[in-house]
Amino acid sequence: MPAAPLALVPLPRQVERTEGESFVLAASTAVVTGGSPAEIALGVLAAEMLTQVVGGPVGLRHEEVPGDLAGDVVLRATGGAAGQVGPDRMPQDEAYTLVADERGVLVEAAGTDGLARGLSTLQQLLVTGPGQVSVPAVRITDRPVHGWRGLSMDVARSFFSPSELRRVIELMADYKLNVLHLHLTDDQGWRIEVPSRPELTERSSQCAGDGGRGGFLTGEEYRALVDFAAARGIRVIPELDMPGHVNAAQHAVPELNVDGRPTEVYTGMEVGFSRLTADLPATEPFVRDVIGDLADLTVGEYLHIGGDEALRMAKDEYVRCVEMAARAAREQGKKVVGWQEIVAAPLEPGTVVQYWDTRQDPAPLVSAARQGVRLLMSPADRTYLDMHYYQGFPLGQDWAGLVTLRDSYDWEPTTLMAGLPPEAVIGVEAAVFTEKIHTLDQLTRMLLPRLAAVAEVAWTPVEQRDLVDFTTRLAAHGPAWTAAGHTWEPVPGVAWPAS
Ligand code: TNX
Repeated sequence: MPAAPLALVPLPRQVERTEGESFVLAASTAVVTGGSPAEIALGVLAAEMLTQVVGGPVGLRHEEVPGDLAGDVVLRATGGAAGQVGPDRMPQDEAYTLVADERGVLVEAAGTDGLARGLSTLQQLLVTGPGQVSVPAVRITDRPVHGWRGLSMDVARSFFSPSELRRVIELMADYKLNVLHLHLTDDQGWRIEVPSRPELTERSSQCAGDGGRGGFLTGEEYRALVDFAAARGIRVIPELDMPGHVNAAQHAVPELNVDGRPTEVYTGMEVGFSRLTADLPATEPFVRDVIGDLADLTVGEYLHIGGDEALRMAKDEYVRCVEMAARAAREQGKKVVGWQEIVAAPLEPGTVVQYWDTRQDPAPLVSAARQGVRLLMSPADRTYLDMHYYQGFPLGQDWAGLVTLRDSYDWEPTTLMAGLPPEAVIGVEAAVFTEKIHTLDQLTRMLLPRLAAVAEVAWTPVEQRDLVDFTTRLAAHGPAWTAAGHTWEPVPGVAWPAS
């Protein structure tokens, strides 16, 4: 009998259907991990996931060195990358192998990040049949192309709560994404508690863009979110957007304004009107305070300092502001990420520049990359998942055009710009801005299915990617999203099973 096709997204490097029989999960099946806290934490996630699918309790055991298969799901860390989380890890840190046959399932990786990726694969391999759950006999060897596979989430135009953000993190983990970039501040609201400047959230957190929700994350909520993500091999990178997109700060901190008076709350959709003023005495202390406090909250090596669309600023003042923010971040031991406009400033090698505006000539980015900055690829016409799927779509916007499933799938980050050294590409990030996306249902409807497409672009070598093959594998994910309670968009071109 021909084996049923596997619906794995992103497509692994090597998938071999082996001779053995499927593994049928039994009442005695347990998850077995090594004894470190990180391995046990991942084991708990694995056991919870399997419990859900099986509909009965799946236990958890830990052993010094998880041994041979005896009807269990074994997660074995072989050492070398334990506890490694973050975009600077190498793709081999997330490499894993997964072997399944009638004796059980063995997932092996250097550390828990790779095991987490293997666990996402295992979840997609589970076959729920009449009265039983099984895993087909396979041998999978897998690793990502890019070490940074992100989602940028705007919580400033419309706030999303910690429990909603946890749902987003779970979805990211399903598709092996590893960076959640939180756009925490903008003209419409300030969403993160800053101990040195409590007025920011006191005065500017309850407002939002039209139709959006206000709110903010306390430091404690933020740290808990970072931990929740880390347990799934996902790093949170916070963004404080400046020197443009700062109306919420100017509303809360009057000294940031030339006339010393607070600006009005802003709920519209215009961009580029607000700005810091480099020479005001309050500006540099503000920048240092907010970046210092964010650095304290940040376990990862990167801080995003924004830098986009400061449209009412002369270039030299813009450059001074970017340098001010970059210096403040570096003094806290952080590496800098910024939107593509920051290439106007002299940048340290290793700075990450996020490409987004496909309307601009990319030549300055290419020359910055030749001088040592690294590019994070978020071309709006491919990866901005707040763009409409089709004309007249009720959610999101269309300034970068329509973004169909094919658009978000059919591109290659390393050859997007002529003359770009491929090794300058640090990775790929999808983005979702929330001027016209206000609830979790609306959000997931924009993400699904396109987030899966961007995830495969970031994970799978271009030679292995094929749109028809992708849509065939993707079809089975629709019912899984429905079962998980996610709203999604049944775009044309995919044979979604009737449900
Ligand atoms: C451009 S992305 C922006 C955002 C908007 C977004 C809407 C970027 C660096 N700037 O301010 O929210 O378009 O798609």
